[in-house]
Amino acid sequence: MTEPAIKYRLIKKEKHTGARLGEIITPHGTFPTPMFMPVGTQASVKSLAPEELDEMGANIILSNTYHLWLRPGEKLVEEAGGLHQFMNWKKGILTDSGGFQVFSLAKMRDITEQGVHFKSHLSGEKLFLSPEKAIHIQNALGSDIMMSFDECPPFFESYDYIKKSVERTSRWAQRGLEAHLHADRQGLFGIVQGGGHKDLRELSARQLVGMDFPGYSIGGLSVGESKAEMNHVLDFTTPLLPENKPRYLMGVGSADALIDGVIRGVDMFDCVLPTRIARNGTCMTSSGRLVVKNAVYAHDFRPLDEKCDCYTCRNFTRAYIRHLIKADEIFGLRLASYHNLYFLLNLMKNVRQAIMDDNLLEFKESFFEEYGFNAK
Ligand code: PRF
Ligand code: ZN
Repeated sequence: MTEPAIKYRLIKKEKHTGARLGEIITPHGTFPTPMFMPVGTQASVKSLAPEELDEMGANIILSNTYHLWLRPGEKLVEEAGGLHQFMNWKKGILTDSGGFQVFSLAKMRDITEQGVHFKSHLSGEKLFLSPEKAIHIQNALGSDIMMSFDECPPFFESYDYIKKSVERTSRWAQRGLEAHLHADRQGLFGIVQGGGHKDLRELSARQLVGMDFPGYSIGGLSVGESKAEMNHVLDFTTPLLPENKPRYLMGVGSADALIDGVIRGVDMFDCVLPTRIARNGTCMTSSGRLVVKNAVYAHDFRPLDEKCDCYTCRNFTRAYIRHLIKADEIFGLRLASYHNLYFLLNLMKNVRQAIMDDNLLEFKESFFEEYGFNAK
Protein backbone atom coordinates (compact mmCIF):
# COMPACT_ATOMS: atom_id res chain seq x y z
CA MET A 1 0.00 0.00 0.00
CA THR A 2 1.37 3.41 -0.96
CA GLU A 3 0.69 6.42 1.25
CA PRO A 4 -2.26 8.46 -0.06
CA ALA A 5 -1.25 11.75 -1.72
CA ILE A 6 -3.91 13.68 0.19
CA LYS A 7 -4.56 13.33 3.88
CA TYR A 8 -6.88 15.08 6.30
CA ARG A 9 -6.28 15.70 9.97
CA LEU A 10 -9.27 16.62 12.11
CA ILE A 11 -8.06 19.00 14.80
CA LYS A 12 -11.31 19.73 16.59
CA LYS A 13 -15.07 19.81 16.22
CA GLU A 14 -16.98 22.91 17.20
CA LYS A 15 -19.13 22.30 20.31
CA HIS A 16 -22.49 23.52 19.04
CA THR A 17 -22.45 22.85 15.26
CA GLY A 18 -21.10 20.32 12.77
CA ALA A 19 -18.11 22.58 11.97
CA ARG A 20 -14.64 21.03 11.87
CA LEU A 21 -11.22 22.59 12.24
CA GLY A 22 -8.61 20.57 10.42
CA GLU A 23 -5.83 20.52 7.92
CA ILE A 24 -5.38 19.06 4.51
CA ILE A 25 -1.98 17.62 3.73
CA THR A 26 -1.00 17.83 0.06
CA PRO A 27 2.25 17.35 -1.91
CA HIS A 28 2.46 21.17 -2.08
CA GLY A 29 1.90 21.96 1.56
CA THR A 30 -0.36 21.52 4.58
CA PHE A 31 -3.26 23.96 4.73
CA PRO A 32 -5.87 24.82 7.37
CA THR A 33 -9.54 24.02 6.83
CA PRO A 34 -12.28 25.20 6.46
CA MET A 35 -10.82 26.95 3.43
CA PHE A 36 -11.90 28.87 0.35
CA MET A 37 -10.16 28.19 -2.98
CA PRO A 38 -9.91 30.99 -5.57
CA VAL A 39 -10.75 29.90 -9.13
CA GLY A 40 -8.14 30.02 -11.88
CA THR A 41 -10.05 28.38 -14.71
CA GLN A 42 -7.41 28.88 -17.39
CA ALA A 43 -4.28 28.54 -15.22
CA SER A 44 -4.72 32.10 -13.95
CA VAL A 45 -6.87 33.61 -11.20
CA LYS A 46 -8.15 36.39 -13.42
CA SER A 47 -5.90 39.48 -13.22
CA LEU A 48 -3.89 38.35 -10.17
CA ALA A 49 -0.28 37.19 -9.91
CA PRO A 50 0.63 34.07 -7.90
CA GLU A 51 2.63 36.31 -5.52
CA GLU A 52 -0.51 38.31 -4.81
CA LEU A 53 -2.56 35.17 -4.15
CA ASP A 54 0.11 33.94 -1.79
CA GLU A 55 0.28 37.30 0.00
CA MET A 56 -3.49 37.41 0.54
CA GLY A 57 -3.40 33.96 2.14
CA ALA A 58 -4.66 31.68 -0.64
CA ASN A 59 -3.40 28.11 -0.23
CA ILE A 60 -5.14 26.04 -2.88
CA ILE A 61 -6.50 27.32 -6.16
CA LEU A 62 -8.88 25.55 -8.52
CA SER A 63 -8.33 25.07 -12.21
CA ASN A 64 -10.36 23.41 -14.93
CA THR A 65 -9.59 20.26 -16.89
CA TYR A 66 -12.08 21.15 -19.61
CA HIS A 67 -10.56 24.55 -20.42
CA LEU A 68 -6.92 23.46 -20.20
CA TRP A 69 -7.60 20.36 -22.29
CA LEU A 70 -9.08 22.52 -25.10
CA ARG A 71 -6.42 25.22 -24.72
CA PRO A 72 -3.41 25.03 -24.52
CA GLY A 73 -3.80 21.22 -24.22
CA GLU A 74 -2.64 19.06 -21.31
CA LYS A 75 0.39 17.85 -23.29
CA LEU A 76 1.77 21.38 -23.44
CA VAL A 77 1.24 21.86 -19.71
CA GLU A 78 2.97 18.54 -19.11
CA GLU A 79 5.85 19.61 -21.33
CA ALA A 80 6.18 22.77 -19.21
CA GLY A 81 6.67 20.55 -16.16
CA GLY A 82 3.06 20.43 -14.96
CA LEU A 83 0.53 23.08 -14.03
CA HIS A 84 2.38 24.32 -10.91
CA GLN A 85 5.49 25.00 -12.96
CA PHE A 86 3.59 26.32 -16.00
CA MET A 87 1.79 29.02 -13.97
CA ASN A 88 4.46 29.42 -11.28
CA TRP A 89 2.14 28.58 -8.37
CA LYS A 90 3.94 26.68 -5.64
CA LYS A 91 1.06 25.80 -3.32
CA GLY A 92 -1.95 23.54 -3.85
CA ILE A 93 -3.92 23.04 -7.05
CA LEU A 94 -7.26 21.27 -7.35
CA THR A 95 -8.65 20.50 -10.79
CA ASP A 96 -12.29 19.95 -11.60
CA SER A 97 -12.89 17.03 -13.92
CA GLY A 98 -14.61 18.74 -16.82
CA GLY A 99 -17.99 17.09 -16.43
CA PHE A 100 -19.65 20.18 -15.05
CA GLN A 101 -18.14 22.44 -17.75
CA VAL A 102 -19.20 20.11 -20.56
CA PHE A 103 -22.75 20.36 -19.27
CA SER A 104 -22.69 24.10 -18.75
CA LEU A 105 -20.60 25.28 -21.75
CA ALA A 106 -20.64 22.79 -24.60
CA LYS A 107 -23.01 23.59 -27.43
CA MET A 108 -24.43 20.14 -27.85
CA ARG A 109 -23.87 17.01 -25.86
CA ASP A 110 -24.83 13.41 -25.94
CA ILE A 111 -24.30 11.45 -22.78
CA THR A 112 -23.66 7.71 -23.00
CA GLU A 113 -22.39 5.05 -20.61
CA GLN A 114 -18.93 5.45 -22.14
CA GLY A 115 -18.77 9.24 -21.68
CA VAL A 116 -19.98 12.49 -23.21
CA HIS A 117 -19.86 13.53 -26.86
CA PHE A 118 -20.03 17.28 -27.33
CA LYS A 119 -18.97 20.25 -29.40
CA SER A 120 -16.21 22.55 -28.15
CA HIS A 121 -17.45 25.99 -27.06
CA LEU A 122 -14.30 27.43 -28.70
CA SER A 123 -14.08 25.76 -32.11
CA GLY A 124 -17.29 23.79 -32.50
CA GLU A 125 -15.07 20.73 -32.98
CA LYS A 126 -16.57 17.36 -32.01
CA LEU A 127 -14.99 15.99 -28.84
CA PHE A 128 -15.42 13.12 -26.45
CA LEU A 129 -14.71 13.14 -22.73
CA SER A 130 -14.77 9.93 -20.72
CA PRO A 131 -14.06 9.16 -17.06
CA GLU A 132 -10.65 7.74 -18.04
CA LYS A 133 -9.78 10.68 -20.28
CA ALA A 134 -10.72 13.21 -17.56
CA ILE A 135 -8.35 11.41 -15.17
CA HIS A 136 -5.51 11.18 -17.67
CA ILE A 137 -5.76 14.89 -18.47
CA GLN A 138 -5.59 15.68 -14.74
CA ASN A 139 -2.63 13.29 -14.41
CA ALA A 140 -0.83 15.28 -17.10
CA LEU A 141 -1.72 18.59 -15.42
CA GLY A 142 -0.29 17.28 -12.14
CA SER A 143 -2.83 18.86 -9.79
CA ASP A 144 -2.66 17.85 -6.12
CA ILE A 145 -6.39 17.09 -5.93
CA MET A 146 -8.34 15.73 -8.89
CA MET A 147 -12.08 15.25 -9.35
CA SER A 148 -13.89 12.21 -10.67
CA PHE A 149 -15.83 12.66 -13.89
CA ASP A 150 -19.45 13.13 -12.86
CA GLU A 151 -22.77 14.32 -14.15
CA CYS A 152 -24.34 17.27 -12.35
CA PRO A 153 -28.03 16.85 -13.19
CA PRO A 154 -30.39 19.83 -12.85
CA PHE A 155 -31.68 20.03 -9.26
CA PHE A 156 -35.29 19.70 -10.39
CA GLU A 157 -34.75 16.81 -12.87
CA SER A 158 -37.06 13.82 -12.36
CA TYR A 159 -36.31 11.36 -9.58
CA ASP A 160 -35.87 8.53 -12.08
CA TYR A 161 -33.37 10.48 -14.16
CA ILE A 162 -31.32 11.53 -11.12
CA LYS A 163 -31.28 7.93 -9.85
CA LYS A 164 -29.92 6.63 -13.17
CA SER A 165 -27.45 9.52 -13.27
CA VAL A 166 -26.18 8.82 -9.73
CA GLU A 167 -25.59 5.18 -10.58
CA ARG A 168 -23.71 6.11 -13.73
CA THR A 169 -21.65 8.71 -11.84
CA SER A 170 -20.67 5.92 -9.41
CA ARG A 171 -19.60 3.65 -12.27
CA TRP A 172 -17.64 6.56 -13.76
CA ALA A 173 -15.98 7.16 -10.39
CA GLN A 174 -14.88 3.50 -10.23
CA ARG A 175 -13.52 3.68 -13.80
CA GLY A 176 -11.63 6.86 -12.90
CA LEU A 177 -10.05 5.20 -9.86
CA GLU A 178 -8.85 2.34 -12.05
CA ALA A 179 -7.47 4.70 -14.70
CA HIS A 180 -5.64 6.93 -12.17
CA LEU A 181 -1.89 6.79 -12.88
CA HIS A 182 -0.42 8.71 -9.92
CA ALA A 183 -2.30 7.85 -6.73
CA ASP A 184 0.97 8.44 -4.86
CA ARG A 185 1.20 12.07 -6.03
CA GLN A 186 -2.37 13.16 -6.75
CA GLY A 187 -5.48 12.56 -4.63
CA LEU A 188 -8.70 11.73 -6.49
CA PHE A 189 -12.01 12.74 -4.88
CA GLY A 190 -15.42 11.14 -5.48
CA ILE A 191 -18.36 13.50 -6.12
CA VAL A 192 -21.63 12.87 -4.32
CA GLN A 193 -24.68 13.72 -6.44
CA GLY A 194 -28.39 12.97 -5.94
CA GLY A 195 -30.16 16.31 -6.34
CA GLY A 196 -32.51 17.13 -3.48
CA HIS A 197 -33.35 13.50 -2.69
CA LYS A 198 -32.18 12.08 0.61
CA ASP A 199 -32.24 8.45 -0.53
CA LEU A 200 -30.30 9.27 -3.72
CA ARG A 201 -27.65 11.24 -1.80
CA GLU A 202 -27.43 8.19 0.51
CA LEU A 203 -27.06 5.85 -2.45
CA SER A 204 -24.39 8.07 -4.03
CA ALA A 205 -22.45 8.49 -0.77
CA ARG A 206 -22.64 4.78 0.06
CA GLN A 207 -21.34 3.73 -3.35
CA LEU A 208 -18.51 6.30 -3.36
CA VAL A 209 -17.49 5.77 0.28
CA GLY A 210 -17.20 2.07 -0.58
CA MET A 211 -14.51 3.00 -3.13
CA ASP A 212 -12.41 4.66 -0.40
CA PHE A 213 -11.50 7.99 -2.01
CA PRO A 214 -9.12 10.24 -0.03
CA GLY A 215 -11.81 12.96 -0.04
CA TYR A 216 -15.39 13.62 -1.08
CA SER A 217 -16.98 16.45 -3.01
CA ILE A 218 -20.61 17.43 -2.81
CA GLY A 219 -21.82 18.32 -6.28
CA GLY A 220 -25.15 19.24 -7.79
CA LEU A 221 -25.77 22.17 -5.44
CA SER A 222 -25.92 25.92 -6.05
CA VAL A 223 -27.50 25.17 -9.43
CA GLY A 224 -30.69 27.17 -9.01
CA GLU A 225 -32.22 25.73 -5.83
CA SER A 226 -32.82 28.02 -2.83
CA LYS A 227 -30.31 28.47 -0.01
CA ALA A 228 -32.73 26.70 2.33
CA GLU A 229 -32.84 23.72 -0.04
CA MET A 230 -29.07 23.62 -0.28
CA ASN A 231 -28.69 23.73 3.50
CA HIS A 232 -31.30 21.00 3.84
CA VAL A 233 -29.38 18.73 1.44
CA LEU A 234 -26.14 19.44 3.33
CA ASP A 235 -27.88 18.61 6.62
CA PHE A 236 -28.38 15.03 5.48
CA THR A 237 -25.38 14.65 3.17
CA THR A 238 -22.30 15.56 5.25
CA PRO A 239 -23.17 12.98 7.95
CA LEU A 240 -22.95 10.29 5.23
CA LEU A 241 -19.26 11.08 4.67
CA PRO A 242 -16.32 9.69 6.68
CA GLU A 243 -15.01 11.89 9.49
CA ASN A 244 -11.39 11.35 8.58
CA LYS A 245 -11.64 12.64 5.00
CA PRO A 246 -12.08 16.21 3.68
CA ARG A 247 -15.47 17.36 2.30
CA TYR A 248 -15.60 19.84 -0.53
CA LEU A 249 -18.76 21.73 -1.54
CA MET A 250 -18.34 22.55 -5.21
CA GLY A 251 -19.06 25.96 -6.68
CA VAL A 252 -20.27 27.74 -3.55
CA GLY A 253 -18.77 31.09 -2.58
CA SER A 254 -21.20 33.62 -1.17
CA ALA A 255 -20.23 34.66 2.36
CA ASP A 256 -23.47 33.40 3.93
CA ALA A 257 -23.34 30.04 2.12
CA LEU A 258 -19.75 29.50 3.26
CA ILE A 259 -20.70 29.96 6.90
CA ASP A 260 -23.80 27.79 6.50
CA GLY A 261 -21.70 25.09 4.80
CA VAL A 262 -19.04 25.12 7.52
CA ILE A 263 -21.74 24.77 10.17
CA ARG A 264 -22.85 21.60 8.37
CA GLY A 265 -19.36 20.12 8.29
CA VAL A 266 -17.92 21.28 4.95
CA ASP A 267 -14.14 21.83 4.81
CA MET A 268 -13.47 23.24 1.32
CA PHE A 269 -15.23 25.63 -1.06
CA ASP A 270 -14.50 27.25 -4.42
CA CYS A 271 -16.39 29.74 -6.52
CA VAL A 272 -15.91 32.25 -9.34
CA LEU A 273 -18.27 34.62 -7.51
CA PRO A 274 -15.73 36.93 -5.80
CA THR A 275 -13.64 37.47 -8.94
CA ARG A 276 -16.63 37.52 -11.31
CA ILE A 277 -18.60 40.16 -9.42
CA ALA A 278 -15.41 42.20 -8.88
CA ARG A 279 -15.09 42.54 -12.63
CA ASN A 280 -18.48 44.22 -12.85
CA GLY A 281 -17.73 46.49 -9.91
CA THR A 282 -19.35 44.64 -7.00
CA CYS A 283 -17.39 44.28 -3.79
CA MET A 284 -17.98 42.06 -0.76
CA THR A 285 -17.70 44.03 2.47
CA SER A 286 -18.46 43.42 6.12
CA SER A 287 -21.65 45.43 5.68
CA GLY A 288 -22.80 43.54 2.58
CA ARG A 289 -22.25 43.93 -1.15
CA LEU A 290 -21.13 47.34 -2.33
CA VAL A 291 -21.65 48.20 -5.99
CA VAL A 292 -18.72 50.58 -6.28
CA LYS A 293 -19.76 51.60 -9.80
CA ASN A 294 -22.81 53.37 -8.38
CA ALA A 295 -22.94 57.17 -8.51
CA VAL A 296 -23.19 57.44 -4.70
CA TYR A 297 -19.51 56.49 -4.48
CA ALA A 298 -18.27 59.16 -6.90
CA HIS A 299 -17.02 61.38 -4.04
CA ASP A 300 -16.53 58.65 -1.44
CA PHE A 301 -12.90 58.71 -0.36
CA ARG A 302 -13.20 55.84 2.12
CA PRO A 303 -11.78 52.36 1.41
CA LEU A 304 -14.09 49.66 -0.05
CA ASP A 305 -14.46 48.18 3.44
CA GLU A 306 -13.38 50.24 6.45
CA LYS A 307 -12.75 47.02 8.39
CA CYS A 308 -10.53 45.46 5.73
CA ASP A 309 -6.75 45.67 5.82
CA CYS A 310 -6.06 44.29 2.34
CA TYR A 311 -3.71 46.00 -0.10
CA THR A 312 -6.65 47.61 -1.93
CA CYS A 313 -8.28 48.97 1.20
CA ARG A 314 -5.02 50.20 2.71
CA ASN A 315 -4.18 52.24 -0.39
CA PHE A 316 -7.19 53.18 -2.53
CA THR A 317 -10.62 54.79 -2.24
CA ARG A 318 -14.08 53.90 -3.50
CA ALA A 319 -14.05 57.02 -5.67
CA TYR A 320 -10.79 55.98 -7.33
CA ILE A 321 -11.84 52.34 -7.92
CA ARG A 322 -15.21 53.54 -9.25
CA HIS A 323 -13.41 55.82 -11.67
CA LEU A 324 -11.10 53.04 -12.87
CA ILE A 325 -13.91 50.56 -13.43
CA LYS A 326 -16.07 53.12 -15.23
CA ALA A 327 -13.11 54.09 -17.41
CA ASP A 328 -12.42 50.40 -18.19
CA GLU A 329 -9.00 50.58 -16.60
CA ILE A 330 -7.76 47.03 -15.90
CA PHE A 331 -6.26 48.12 -12.58
CA GLY A 332 -9.76 48.69 -11.18
CA LEU A 333 -10.72 45.06 -11.78
CA ARG A 334 -7.48 43.95 -10.19
CA LEU A 335 -8.04 46.03 -7.07
CA ALA A 336 -11.63 44.83 -6.69
CA SER A 337 -10.67 41.18 -7.34
CA TYR A 338 -7.86 41.37 -4.80
CA HIS A 339 -10.20 42.79 -2.17
CA ASN A 340 -13.03 40.27 -2.77
CA LEU A 341 -10.71 37.27 -2.54
CA TYR A 342 -9.02 38.70 0.54
CA PHE A 343 -12.45 39.25 2.08
CA LEU A 344 -13.46 35.57 1.70
CA LEU A 345 -10.04 34.23 2.76
CA ASN A 346 -10.17 36.47 5.82
CA LEU A 347 -13.75 35.37 6.54
CA MET A 348 -12.56 31.75 6.57
CA LYS A 349 -9.73 32.67 8.91
CA ASN A 350 -12.25 34.22 11.31
CA VAL A 351 -14.48 31.16 10.93
CA ARG A 352 -11.55 28.91 11.91
CA GLN A 353 -10.92 31.04 14.98
CA ALA A 354 -14.61 30.84 15.90
CA ILE A 355 -14.47 27.02 15.64
CA MET A 356 -11.39 27.09 17.88
CA ASP A 357 -13.30 29.25 20.38
CA ASP A 358 -16.56 27.25 20.09
CA ASN A 359 -18.55 30.37 19.25
CA LEU A 360 -19.37 29.86 15.57
CA LEU A 361 -23.11 30.51 16.02
CA GLU A 362 -22.43 33.83 17.75
CA PHE A 363 -19.95 34.66 15.00
CA LYS A 364 -22.56 33.85 12.35
CA GLU A 365 -25.17 35.95 14.09
CA SER A 366 -23.01 39.06 14.33
CA PHE A 367 -21.60 38.58 10.82
CA PHE A 368 -25.05 38.14 9.25
CA GLU A 369 -26.44 41.05 11.23
CA GLU A 370 -23.77 43.38 9.87
CA TYR A 371 -23.79 41.83 6.40
CA GLY A 372 -27.54 42.28 6.15
CA PHE A 373 -28.89 38.73 6.39
CA ASN A 374 -31.32 37.34 8.83
CA ALA A 375 -29.25 34.85 10.82
CA LYS A 376 -32.14 32.54 11.69
N1 PRF B 1 -19.65 18.67 -10.41
C1 PRF B 1 -18.41 19.06 -10.83
N2 PRF B 1 -18.02 20.35 -10.74
C2 PRF B 1 -18.87 21.24 -10.20
C3 PRF B 1 -20.14 20.89 -9.74
C4 PRF B 1 -20.57 19.53 -9.84
O1 PRF B 1 -21.67 19.13 -9.46
C5 PRF B 1 -20.73 22.07 -9.27
C6 PRF B 1 -22.07 22.23 -8.69
N3 PRF B 1 -22.25 23.44 -8.02
C7 PRF B 1 -19.79 23.10 -9.46
N4 PRF B 1 -18.67 22.58 -10.03
N5 PRF B 1 -17.58 18.16 -11.35
ZN1 ZN C 1 -10.02 45.17 1.23
